[in-house]
Amino acid sequence: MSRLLTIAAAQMGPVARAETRKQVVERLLAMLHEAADRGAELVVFPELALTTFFPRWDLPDAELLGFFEREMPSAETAPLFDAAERLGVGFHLGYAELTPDGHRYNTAMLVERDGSIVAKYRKVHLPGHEEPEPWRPFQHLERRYFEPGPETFRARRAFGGVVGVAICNDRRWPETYRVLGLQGVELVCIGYNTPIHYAPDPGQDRLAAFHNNLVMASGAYENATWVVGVAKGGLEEGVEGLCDSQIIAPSGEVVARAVTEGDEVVVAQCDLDLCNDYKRTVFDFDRYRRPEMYTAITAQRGIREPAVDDGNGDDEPGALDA
Ligand code: ING
Repeated sequence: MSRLLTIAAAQMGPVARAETRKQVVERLLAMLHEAADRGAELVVFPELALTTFFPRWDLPDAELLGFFEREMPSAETAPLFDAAERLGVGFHLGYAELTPDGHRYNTAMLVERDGSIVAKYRKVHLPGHEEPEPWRPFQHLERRYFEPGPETFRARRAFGGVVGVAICNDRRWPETYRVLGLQGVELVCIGYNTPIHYAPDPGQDRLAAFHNNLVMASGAYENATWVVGVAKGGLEEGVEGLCDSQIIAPSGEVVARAVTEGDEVVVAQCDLDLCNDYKRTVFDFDRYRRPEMYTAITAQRGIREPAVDDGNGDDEPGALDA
């Protein structure tokens, strides 16, 4: 038995600060049509796909709010929604959301092939810093510009399977995939904007692509799910962003990968039933997991190290002792 879903990763090259929504939507439409021509039923666009990655600057509110969408679809994005519905293709789109009551989120929307909105997810894990830090060659002010998402990761029945959404930094945290995995997720859509230079520890720069694949392939394998990671990258306003978009099977294998630093459509036929090969064997959660052993994962946020050894070979009562 196989449940085939043809998925396109629609990677974007740089979006310039001055690029209009109309110009960006034209690029998205071109990739939507190419993906549809190649049989895609779902097209995954990146995080914050409609604008340049503006958290790299310390911006005054007047300019900052210009990067946010007050409605989705809006007049500028309606052509994308209309084309997708006409083509019978679903899509995932990341964008900066300003709600009517003034909340600001880093948001991703999942739209089914009939145009219905399946999910609207707001990024849970916000990286970077809250105050401008002039020592950095560029800022990463997501924690200043966005509020953390108020809801956990929810999988939905869509596209003939169980689908979840995460955004960028979420992909580095195993909890993201496990919360979805415990809902039986079979496909996780993840858009990202990842500067290659990581100012707090530049030694990590050379590992940007390795870490990108490591966390998504691990999340896929350990939760028996497909993962589609899609970049907006390339040299964007002077900052080099990782591309390396990829479609990853529940085995952890990369089945399709972008090879450019620009707009590029990568397509794969994904058998959602492949998830069961792992859900029913090595990752049969109900048979093998022992949540009573994992209480620390939700009981604490940061590290609590064991107390200093009292010299007689056993630690004083420490973090895990009642
Ligand atoms: N970007 C980056 C990401 O998590 C980052 C932030 C880069 C964190 C490198 C750690 C190392 O891919 C976003 N937008 O979350």
